[in-house]
Amino acid sequence: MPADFNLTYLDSNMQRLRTFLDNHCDNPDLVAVIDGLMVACKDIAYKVQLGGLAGVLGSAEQINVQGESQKKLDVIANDLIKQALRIMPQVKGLASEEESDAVACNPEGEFLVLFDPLDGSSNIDVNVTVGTIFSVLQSEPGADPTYEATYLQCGREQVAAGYVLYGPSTILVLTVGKGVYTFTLDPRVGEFYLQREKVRVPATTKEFAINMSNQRFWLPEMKNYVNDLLLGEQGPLGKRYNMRWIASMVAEIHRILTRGGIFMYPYDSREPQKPGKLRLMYEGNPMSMLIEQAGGKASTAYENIQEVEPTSIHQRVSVVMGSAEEVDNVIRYHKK
Ligand code: P6P
Repeated sequence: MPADFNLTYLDSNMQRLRTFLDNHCDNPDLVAVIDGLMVACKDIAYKVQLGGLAGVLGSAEQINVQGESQKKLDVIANDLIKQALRIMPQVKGLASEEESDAVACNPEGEFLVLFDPLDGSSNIDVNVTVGTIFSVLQSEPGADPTYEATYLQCGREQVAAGYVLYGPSTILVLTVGKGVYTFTLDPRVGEFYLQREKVRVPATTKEFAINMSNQRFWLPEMKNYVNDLLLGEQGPLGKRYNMRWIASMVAEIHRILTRGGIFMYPYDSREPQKPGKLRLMYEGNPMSMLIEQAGGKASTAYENIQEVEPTSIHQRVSVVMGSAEEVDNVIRYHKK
């Protein structure tokens, strides 16, 4: 252990999340929403860390609106976030992957919070990283928070986006439109501390993430692109790539924000009526805002994800995001 490694005391000038938000974010009501949301996320982190000891693993024995079987922690995380948001006067309404309809909170509120309470939860029983993804929109004055239309704003309208990663460390990654910042939770004191400022995604990469088992169901353009990735130096892309697939978008995007890469969940013909697996409003849009704020790109392969006009809260979208030059390669293959 390096001599200066000191577990006992925090460096006194480490910046707590609330201090950062007060200095960085122009809207104190948005600060309150983010700070309050983190109360729920710290509780989720605690329950994820306890796992089996808290009896929170395994199936909840129920199916959600997505038609997916819910894990106990999906339900617990959803309930914790709902409880936190509903008591905030700044929050007018919420929409969740685990809620079939939008939930009205406080009529005087300004903000709408859309979230995936526990992304990657199929991994929770095998102790692999999961996370909470959130997107914050502003509500038109007088807009009814029980109406789906109130939430159907394109990604460009987001005023904040982020995720909390429940991994070896619990890390908040956040943007309020002025760059991407990361904060690590010190569980000893229950505080998030600023770690990285103005995160940048490298423009190029040799690492791609896609579920190869769906290859036969992709469009020809995606098949051609991935085939060329696999040709390595001998192929038209001219370099040897490596592959990762964690089956937890939040973990894949964190890797890309940390060292670059490209993450893809493209359209596939397994369920032709669905344009993709991932959800636009609380996965595609918030992750796209983070990636673009860090200098990367986020596309459906045909258009910028944050320009997709939403038609329903739970609509799905094809996702290609990460290092800008690699996303450009995918777009080029889809123009041919
Ligand atoms: P597959 C998790 O269920 C998720 O929504 C994303 O976090 C992840 O990238 C993807 O689905 C994994 O999908 O088909 O590999 O299980």
